Amino acid sequence: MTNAPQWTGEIAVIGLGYIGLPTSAALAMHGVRVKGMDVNPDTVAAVNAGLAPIVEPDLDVAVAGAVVRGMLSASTEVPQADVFMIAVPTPFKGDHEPNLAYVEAATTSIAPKLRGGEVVILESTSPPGTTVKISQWLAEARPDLKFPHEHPANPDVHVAHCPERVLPGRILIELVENDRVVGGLTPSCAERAAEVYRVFCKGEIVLTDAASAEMAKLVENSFRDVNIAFANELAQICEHLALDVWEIISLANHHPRVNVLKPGPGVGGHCIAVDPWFIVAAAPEQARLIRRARETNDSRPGAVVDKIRSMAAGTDKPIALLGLAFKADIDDLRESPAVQIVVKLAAAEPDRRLLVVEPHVDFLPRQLVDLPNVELTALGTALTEADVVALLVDHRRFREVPAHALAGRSVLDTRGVWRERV
Ligand code: SAJ
Repeated sequence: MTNAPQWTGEIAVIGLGYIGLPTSAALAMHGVRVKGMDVNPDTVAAVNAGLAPIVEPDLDVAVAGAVVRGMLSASTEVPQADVFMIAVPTPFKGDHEPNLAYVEAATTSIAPKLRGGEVVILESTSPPGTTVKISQWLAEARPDLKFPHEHPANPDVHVAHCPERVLPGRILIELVENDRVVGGLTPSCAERAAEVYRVFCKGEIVLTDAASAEMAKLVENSFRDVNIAFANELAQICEHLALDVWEIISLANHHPRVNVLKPGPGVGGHCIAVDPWFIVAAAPEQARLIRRARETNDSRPGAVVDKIRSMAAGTDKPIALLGLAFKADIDDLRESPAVQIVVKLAAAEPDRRLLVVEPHVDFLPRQLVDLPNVELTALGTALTEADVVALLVDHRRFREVPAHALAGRSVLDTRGVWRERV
C-alpha cells in the first residue's frame, strides 16, 4: 500500500463501450471527473441523459449517479484532459490479422489535444508492439513534443498499456477487485499510469513493460480458449464413444488438481474468440496448440447444426432454438456461436420454421433479420410448437424450464443444464 495522496485530474475516456463506460463510471464514483468520447452520437446522447446503452449489472445506476453529480459527461469530440484512456475495439481482419484501425484513429484524435504532461493509456486488448506504435503515431502527429520511444528519460507525454480483464456480467465488481497489469514504455510511464488505477482498484497493481503487458493479456484469454477447446474435444470424443461428457468431467474434476471447463456450442464474445489469433499472427510457426484450439472451438457451431438436423430428420415441424447471446444472462450477441448456429441451420433447412427465443433482445440481429424462416418468439410458443428443442445459451430463464415442458420433445442441451431431463 502506498501513502501517496490520491491522484487527481481529469480523464478523457475514448470509446464508451463495454469497457470504457464501466471504467468511466468507476472513476467518477471515486471522485475523478471523466469526459467520455464516442464516435456514436446515440451512445453520447444516452450517456449524457444518464442512461447506459448496454446491459450490465448496476451500470445504469452508476452512470445515472455519475452524470447527475456532474462527474461524467460525453461528447463526440475528444476533449482536453490530463489522462487519455483508449478503450476501443481491436477486432481481427478476415485473415485473422489484428485490425488496429480504431486504436490508430483514437490516437490520432488525441494528438492535437496534447500540451505536454499527459498520460496516454491503452486499455484495448492489443497485439505486442501496439503501445509503442501509439507513441510513434503521436510523435508523427506532434513533432513539437517528446515521446517515450525516442526520449525515454524525459518524455513530454507518458504512454502505457493497462489491458482490461473484466468479465461481462461482473464488470463493475471485477473493475475494482481484479489485480491490474500496467506496462509502461518506460518505468516512469508505468508508474504514472498506475497512479490512475490506484484511485479505484482494490486489487494489486503490477508494473511491467508495455510488450509484456500486451502479451500477458493475450495469454490470459488464450489460456481460457485452449482449456475450453479441451472440453469441447472431450465432448466430441465422448459423443463418438457414446459416453456422457458431463458425467465424465464431473468425475475428473473431483481430482484436486483437475478443473476441466465446460463444453458448449462454441466460444463467443469479442475477446476469447479473437485474442488468441493475435498470438498466432505474431508467431505463426510456434503457436500451434493455440491455433488448433481456435479451430476446435470454431468447429463447434457446425457440429451442433449437424446434430440438430439429424434429430429433426423425421419431422417437418419447427425447431426451437433457445438463446442467441454469447453466454448466459447477458444481451451481448457479438461473435455468438448461437447466432452462427441459427444462420447455418436456416440455410441448411430453408423450408423449416426456426423459432428463436432470446429474452434479452427485442429484435433479431442483422444476421438473422432477413432470413424468412427465422422468427423471434416467446419461450412458451417455441416449446409448444417445436418437436426438436436445442438449448444454445444457459440463460436463467431456460435453466428454470420445468421437465414437463420438454416432455415428448427431442432435446439437445449444448450447455449441460438439463441433463436429468434429457
Ligand atoms: N465458455 C465455454 N465453456 C466454459 C467457459 C466459457 O464454452 O467453460 C464460452 C462462453 O459460453 C462464451 C465464451 O466461452 O461463449 C467466452 O466466455 P467467458 O466467460 O470465458 O469469457 P468472456 O469473453 O466473457 O471474458 C473473457 C475473460 N477472460 C478470462 O476469463 C481469461 C475476461 O476476464 C476478459 O476481460 C474478457 O475475456 C476480455 O474482455 O478480454
